Amino acid sequence: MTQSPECNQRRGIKTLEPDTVQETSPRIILHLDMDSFYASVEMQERPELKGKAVVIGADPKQGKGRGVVATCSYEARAFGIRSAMPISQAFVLCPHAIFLPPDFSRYVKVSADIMAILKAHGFPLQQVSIDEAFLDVSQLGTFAAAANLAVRIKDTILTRLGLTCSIGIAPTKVVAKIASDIHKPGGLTAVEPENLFSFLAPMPVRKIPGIGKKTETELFGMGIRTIQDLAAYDTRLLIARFGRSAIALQEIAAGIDRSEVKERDGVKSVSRETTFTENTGDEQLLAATIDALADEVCRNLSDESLHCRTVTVKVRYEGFITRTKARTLPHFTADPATVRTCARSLFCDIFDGRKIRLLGIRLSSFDTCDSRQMKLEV
Ligand code: DCP
Ligand code: MG
Repeated sequence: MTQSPECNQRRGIKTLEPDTVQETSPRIILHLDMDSFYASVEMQERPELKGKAVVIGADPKQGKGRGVVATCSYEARAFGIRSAMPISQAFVLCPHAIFLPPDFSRYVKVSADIMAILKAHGFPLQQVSIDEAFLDVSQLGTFAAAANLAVRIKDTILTRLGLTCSIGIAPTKVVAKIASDIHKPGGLTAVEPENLFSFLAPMPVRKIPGIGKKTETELFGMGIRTIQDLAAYDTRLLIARFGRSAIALQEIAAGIDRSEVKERDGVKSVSRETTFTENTGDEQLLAATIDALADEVCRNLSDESLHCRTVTVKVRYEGFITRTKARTLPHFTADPATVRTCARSLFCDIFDGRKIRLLGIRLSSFDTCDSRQMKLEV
């Protein structure tokens, strides 16, 4: 005899209503990242650059230039050149490379074309930086179908835009991202659920997005070198060293990552301002306030997985006269020290000695990130 759920509940028997049945099929997440993006866009537009060592970034000025490498072609990487390296060092490594300044507006347009190609497939899309995005393709049902889609996407991007990309497919965002990176350029790597741990286990901890040089060194000091080492480590000792974020980190090492592919609503700026209880001209207090505001907006930035290029400082003097000054940095950043330095310098430019009622900082011109975010290190 079938019992009604109410009746079973009274008897302490749990029944599963059809609409409460747990979905157990694994998610299928696709992560796409363009290969040597800025350099590839330049090479596509100027075919004479193809096959050459091309470096995008600051002017090397025959080795005396300041600033850094934004990116470089894979031919230039063969000389040891990397993103974020001082341009003077890149010049020493490969003086005959072709050094070009970045053309951001061009890259932003190409990025929009890439995202439109991805969006056309109708799956939830999360753009995470100028050249990378996640798609949740779980509805396709199988990894084979997802791999077919990946091949089609790669073909479309190559045919329409003349650019190559690398794609990772996995049951989680983190693993899809790691997978897209391991066979660059032009890679396509699928990690099915049953291979998740064997895929992650032997990798160096640095492969986990969010683990930078500093955290890596500390983990090495604790004898943790591989993702398997991290997964097996005593959780209490990890928390004692890194705080609560160690729990999420260890979950990732164990292949657990519940984060979803979220479509963004397009944050345009983040800002913080503070009004003094009494108008002040105390330079020490003003400098400390700038630092605190900078740290706060950077925290907001990292919460949103964003990098910014433009810092704006707002000063309201007594009498409500307001002045603002903005500076666009040569590269994207989420680094509090960089924002503090820039904000202090902007403040010096507009501070005229009068008493101040309000101070504010706004960050804008975003490039989303996530891999480069050093969550444990901020
Ligand atoms: N970028 C930058 N400064 C950095 C890193 C990156 O300005 N420190 C810019 C230039 C890159 C673009 O962002 O072309 C995308 O960053 P990626 O990390 O995806 O690097 P690439 O696409 O250049 O190379 P890869 O093939 O390794 O993805
Ligand atoms: Mg890339």
